[in-house]
Amino acid sequence: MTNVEAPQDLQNLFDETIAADQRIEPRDWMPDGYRKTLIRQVAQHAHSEIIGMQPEGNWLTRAPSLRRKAILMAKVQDEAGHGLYLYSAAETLGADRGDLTTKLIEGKQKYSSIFNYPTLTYADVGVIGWLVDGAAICNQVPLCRSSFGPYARAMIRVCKEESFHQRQGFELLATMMRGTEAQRAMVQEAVDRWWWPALMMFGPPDDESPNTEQSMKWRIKRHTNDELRQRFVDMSIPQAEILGVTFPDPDLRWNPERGAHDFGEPDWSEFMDVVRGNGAASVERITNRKAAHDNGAWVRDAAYAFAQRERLAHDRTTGETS
Ligand code: FAQ
Repeated sequence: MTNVEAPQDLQNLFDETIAADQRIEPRDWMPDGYRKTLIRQVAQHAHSEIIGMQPEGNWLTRAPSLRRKAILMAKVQDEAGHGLYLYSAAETLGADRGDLTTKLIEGKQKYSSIFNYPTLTYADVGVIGWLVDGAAICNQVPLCRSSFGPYARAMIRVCKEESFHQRQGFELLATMMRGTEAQRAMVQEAVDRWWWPALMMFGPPDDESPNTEQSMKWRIKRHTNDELRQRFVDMSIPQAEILGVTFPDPDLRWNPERGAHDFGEPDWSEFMDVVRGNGAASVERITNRKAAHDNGAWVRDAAYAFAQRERLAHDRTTGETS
């Protein structure tokens, strides 16, 4: 049996597991940097899912039909579920969910830039499903092969549900595009507003992404930000043609030499500004999240009191003290 007590042995075992494309599990030794990077990424991801309920939640009471309302409610609830899986995955790394929530509310941890834009019309619900969930799938399918077991496994179910989200968005837009001239214009206007923010979801360009190189070595990330952005552009263009909408980018064209579409540069100063908390809806998002957290205090207190009572009852029957 291998002696894995010495730190170098532990490091070697970790390196071998990564090189063999096997999973690191919570019980395994891992370098501090690996744990820290994962907590950062998984927490940001969890926060994004929870904050991401708000833009579409804004339209729940104004959905145009019972069918649309039922679909939208199911989708928004799915996002809550994704947040919970991800907070649980972060907890397997030693993070505390309450602490992560506090960091989000205090602006010490990030969430995806995309959720700082307002949803102005019902077409935004369709465009979020099509483009935002579409971008999320593009980014998250490779994360099903991420080296950390609980994160990778959570992503499998999340991606299945995101696929339904993407389809419902596309179907909503296809329906509107078969409607009136005003509906078609509403869809195009929403696409114009969301296209560039959707491209920014993949993160800064590779040469300005401080975390990519190490995260790729650790196989937390499987592709760079630019690789995934390119994949998203290429897959979105034929879908836009089917819908009959265009993207607001004059530089978008097929490049036969690269076998991929060329496209323009997103406004990275806008991205940085949004990430710093200056997006059009940033203050509203965090204010709402804080209010929901404060309003839920009695539920947490009740759950805690119940758990304590159960523990005492268990100790009395078994004669143990915990
Ligand atoms: N927004 O060095 P990198 C969804 C930060 S879920 C804000 O490239 P990394 C489902 C980054 O954290 C959407 N900040 O970082 C849904 C880092 O800051 P830090 C969320 C961003 O981690 C749909 C700094 O910039 N998905 O949509 C963003 O290697 C519809 C430097 O960047 C995930 O979280 C951004 N867009 O790569 C829900 C997927 N991009 O921490 C509701 C998992 C970068 O050093 C409705 N995450 N930053 O201070 C990832 O794949 C990666 O974390 C990236 C960023 C690719 C997002």
